[in-house]
Amino acid sequence: MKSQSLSSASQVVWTFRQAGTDEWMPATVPGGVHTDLLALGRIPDPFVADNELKVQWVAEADWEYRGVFEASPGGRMFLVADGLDTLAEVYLNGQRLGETENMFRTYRWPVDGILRSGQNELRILFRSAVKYCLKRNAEKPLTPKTGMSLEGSVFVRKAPCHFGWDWGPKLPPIGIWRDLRLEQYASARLEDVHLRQQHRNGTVTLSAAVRAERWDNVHLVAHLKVTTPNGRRTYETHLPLEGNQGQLAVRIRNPQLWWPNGYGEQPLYDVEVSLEAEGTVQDRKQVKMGLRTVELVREPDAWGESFTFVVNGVPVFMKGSDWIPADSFPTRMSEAQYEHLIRSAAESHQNMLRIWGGGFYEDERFYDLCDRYGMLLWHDFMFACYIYPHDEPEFIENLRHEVNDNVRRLRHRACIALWCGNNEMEQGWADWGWTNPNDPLRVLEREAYEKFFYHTLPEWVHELDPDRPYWPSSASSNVPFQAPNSPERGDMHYWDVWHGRKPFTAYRQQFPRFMSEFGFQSLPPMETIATYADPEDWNMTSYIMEHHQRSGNGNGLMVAQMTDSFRLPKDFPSLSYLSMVLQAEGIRYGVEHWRRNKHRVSGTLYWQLNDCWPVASWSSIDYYGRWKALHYAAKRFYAPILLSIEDQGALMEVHVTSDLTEPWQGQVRWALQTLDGETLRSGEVAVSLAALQSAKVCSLDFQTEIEATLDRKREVIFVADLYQGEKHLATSVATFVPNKHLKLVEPGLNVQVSRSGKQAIFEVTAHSLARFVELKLAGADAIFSDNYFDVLPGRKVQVTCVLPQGWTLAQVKKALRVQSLYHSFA
Ligand code: BMA
Repeated sequence: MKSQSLSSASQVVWTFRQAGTDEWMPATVPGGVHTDLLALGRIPDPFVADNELKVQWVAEADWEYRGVFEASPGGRMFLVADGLDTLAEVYLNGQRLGETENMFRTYRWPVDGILRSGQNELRILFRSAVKYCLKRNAEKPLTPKTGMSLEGSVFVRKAPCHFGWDWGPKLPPIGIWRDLRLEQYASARLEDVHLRQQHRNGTVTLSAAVRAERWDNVHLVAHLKVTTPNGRRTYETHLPLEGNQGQLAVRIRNPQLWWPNGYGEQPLYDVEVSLEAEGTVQDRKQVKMGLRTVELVREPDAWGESFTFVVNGVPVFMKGSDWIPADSFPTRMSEAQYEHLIRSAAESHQNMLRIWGGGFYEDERFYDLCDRYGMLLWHDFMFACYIYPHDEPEFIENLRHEVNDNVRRLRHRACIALWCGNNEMEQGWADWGWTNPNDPLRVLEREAYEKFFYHTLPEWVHELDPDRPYWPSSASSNVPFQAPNSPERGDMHYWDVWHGRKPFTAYRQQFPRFMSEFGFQSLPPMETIATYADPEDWNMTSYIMEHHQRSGNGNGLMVAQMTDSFRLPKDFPSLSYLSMVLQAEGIRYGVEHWRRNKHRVSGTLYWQLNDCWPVASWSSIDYYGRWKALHYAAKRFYAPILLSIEDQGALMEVHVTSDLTEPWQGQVRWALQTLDGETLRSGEVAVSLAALQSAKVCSLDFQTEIEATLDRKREVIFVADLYQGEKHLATSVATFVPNKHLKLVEPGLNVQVSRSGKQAIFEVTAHSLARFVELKLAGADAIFSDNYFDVLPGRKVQVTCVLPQGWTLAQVKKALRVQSLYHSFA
């Protein structure tokens, strides 16, 4: 097999033009019209100010791409497109190869007799998906006119969020968005390889079911070769194929198991399947495989039915977040950007991401990173929040190819834990008023929904990937239209905090079996705001700030909730800072509660990890990869050993939660102290936890102390510290009044900066309590070992960051900016 890439990087000359015009302009493949126009200076940056509105015409127009390349045909030739976005007609040397209507599919056209020796011309005409969807929706009104998305997006198999979302712009990309290549074969090719692993008594049987496509009667032999992660040992077998199929297997004794992040290593075996005819290799497939078992255990228990992921026999509390496409224009995502996001998730002790159903089946690079970093995936199929035309046979046929292509592409991956039908459609039918017995279209679609997500899709998935659990919808109870958000069974999306304007304390009333979405927004950091808003727009309700807010009156919601906890900030940068602190506090409040109840709750995925453009949103990492306060908080609240305080007025309960698979021993030291550091009462408790246990360590009543004087509550705090031997692991601070009512004074923050090799070291002290201390280096995107932390008087908090490239210590000192809660209002 020979493969010839037709990307721009392989010297193929690509040009593009708006259909019906004469001007061919240079194009990049893979790429898209928006990014090509941007590179040429033909459109303004749609992420800046309200430029998005000025470029709407791009997706309303038709576009044409032309690539000229050399080829030397021979044997069997195919043109293979891994991703055309979306409604395309493909012509090679003037001959029409076919049409496409699904950006998630791989298309393969035989080109024998069409491909020429020497120069060839490929033309791809893209019709406007926006216009197509509008037309379809006018004929069959499935999607309402909302501010969130362009109408009719459900009629085309294209990332739903491309048409706009409550955190994303309406900028549907157009173009050749994934690899495009020529494939050349002699006599046969591997049409399908299904790699499976079976674990039994400490041995893994790794099998490969092989299906070949052949063009002559040669004798075919399939080979399977597995190499250990350190490359030292190989296991090999081969099999002459009878007909076109065969099954090979090797047995691996004492396998090195793959573990989710935090539970062990991620050894990956090299697996190669090849197909030979008379001693020459016809085709070859190489992948990396982690060996592990993963089950979703659902068993009746005291609260209903459990929902626990068990990996290699260990019940693993899932700590994670929801993943959305990381750029509105996905073709400019670099390996480094992907890695930054996955590594950041791993650094904050996350072990699961949910690929949300409003985006797309990700790039191979993404899954490679998840395999490497031990990030399990809850994988939605791409349907979200709207009614889709599941009653149409052509639509279902299109989906059959889509599911086939993507499940086959991904099923060998260690990282994938679960396939899930869709995002929030079940809730739509059950709770959002979609169901209407008087509307024949709705009746039809409701039946079609049930048929597809409870019968057709699970059958396909089971056939393609029998080793993984399937779940009909997120959120769902696994019973059609029955209580999709039930606390008794299945997963839950909890949005009363945020959309319902409930206080963070409402999280503690919720005991889901698995929380797959909950979230609270913040503004991004000022450096990011400055990329889209000029200083004159730095106001929460300015036109531009509201343009970069897609969740209704989200900016108002943030301010309203802020007034529950904090004093109104003194200026706009303080508002950005405080919104991030508010978000971090809210999500911490929920996660700590659910982790304390891990015997009942089996996971929390906060909404959302990342952004696709610079915007106010629920993300913990913004579009530019900057960690918001929430991401630092996640590093603390997802720590393997969690110290948390359940504050109930004057009563403070201290809990320690362990995700370790071995018993753990340590101590909690606690104190009631004044803001300036005077200890009023203190104590120490030994902690001894069984593996994976969460326990209440002590319960302390401070009624007498805090009512000693009228103002006492405002002057004291409760502090708990967690130690393992003399090693300090964590500090947690709880207050008896909301932060806004604390009698904070100028904390006198002092930072000593030093250097050790490539690290800058910061030692922070204060003479009175400094809450949510933020360190920043002006002009560098530093990520600190911790940030937005409390500094107690008389203590020293040490954090580090990698010295920005080429910086001296003197530059670090000069660029250092420090603020705390006090500075947000004073
Ligand atoms: C859920 C998600 C997304 C949405 C988020 C915030 O509904 O599934 O559709 O962006 O909440 O509203």
